[in-house]
Amino acid sequence: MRVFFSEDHRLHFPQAELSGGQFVTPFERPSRVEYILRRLKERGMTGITDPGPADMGPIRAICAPDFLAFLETAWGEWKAAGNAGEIIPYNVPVRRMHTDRPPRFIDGKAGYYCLGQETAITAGTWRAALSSAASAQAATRHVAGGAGVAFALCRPPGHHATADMYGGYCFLNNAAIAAQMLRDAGAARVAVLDIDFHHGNGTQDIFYSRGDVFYASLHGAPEDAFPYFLGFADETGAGPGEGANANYPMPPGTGYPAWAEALDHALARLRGWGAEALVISLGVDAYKDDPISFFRLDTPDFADAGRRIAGLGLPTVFCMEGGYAIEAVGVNTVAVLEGFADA
Ligand code: 7XA
Ligand code: ZN
Repeated sequence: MRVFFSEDHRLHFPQAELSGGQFVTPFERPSRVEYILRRLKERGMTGITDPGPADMGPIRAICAPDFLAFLETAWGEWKAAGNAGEIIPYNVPVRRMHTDRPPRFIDGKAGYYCLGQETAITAGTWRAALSSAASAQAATRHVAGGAGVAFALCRPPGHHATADMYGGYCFLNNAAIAAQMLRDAGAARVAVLDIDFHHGNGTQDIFYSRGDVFYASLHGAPEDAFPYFLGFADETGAGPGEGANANYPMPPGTGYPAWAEALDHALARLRGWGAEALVISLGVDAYKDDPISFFRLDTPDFADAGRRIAGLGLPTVFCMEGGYAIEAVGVNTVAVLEGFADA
């Protein structure tokens, strides 16, 4: 299986994440990728390819122009305003405030485009986010060209990013960009299956009213888990997208039997719907020892999940999302890929 990966992910390495009322070293850090690369090499998956520069066309197809302009210019404006640290907004638009009037001043602008204040923007964030999207694009081109499967080792991740908001460690929604590219390459119906522990609110939001992209997600119930305000089972799509959204929220302590039952149900939905191509939002934070999650999956479960996903028999693009039990991230990620490849 070809792997697409850019070293430019290193340009995004915030020093601070607001967690537990303190600034801590972010859970989403560059070393996660080192563990994945090491495991890929250990297992003989050495076809690791630099994706080259991002194509702005497919990014513009998903993201709002003002949001892209914000991501590109935020750091310069922040520094010009005299700020010494990283961009962490203070104020965000909430109930009964204007959500359609982006402020001029960078403090307000950062809050306007932010959905999660754990996520800092740094000098290199924009370039890293572009490189991550570039990996998703290259993997998608490879699959659309007939390869059958590819792994985009994306960092930073993407599934929380909407068309016009960043947060949850995400800036550009790589899985959504890949799904749209598969549509543009000729697949009439594309499915995004999100097995990250967290609900991919961004991906759901982007495709919620569309009947050509089905979003299905297995995740920690929003009553208990980030992103808290989306991901409920009664969110089934809207308008032409009605019936093309399926959420499987699960409670703390969920183990593999219940998780796999939800996976099988989701896979049956996608098969019945007639998906012609598949994007997997591949997070491995459903792992039992993940420091910010509460499911109980173990390494062999990830391999089994990969096997079950392969049963769909679809051209498949894997896009890396979360997973923070650093030393197990590589083993678990590669377990999914090997399970898929072996099936
Ligand atoms: O899939 N998404 C993630 O792994 C990021 C979750 C961010 C949680 C922040 C909680 N304070
Ligand atoms: Zn996650």
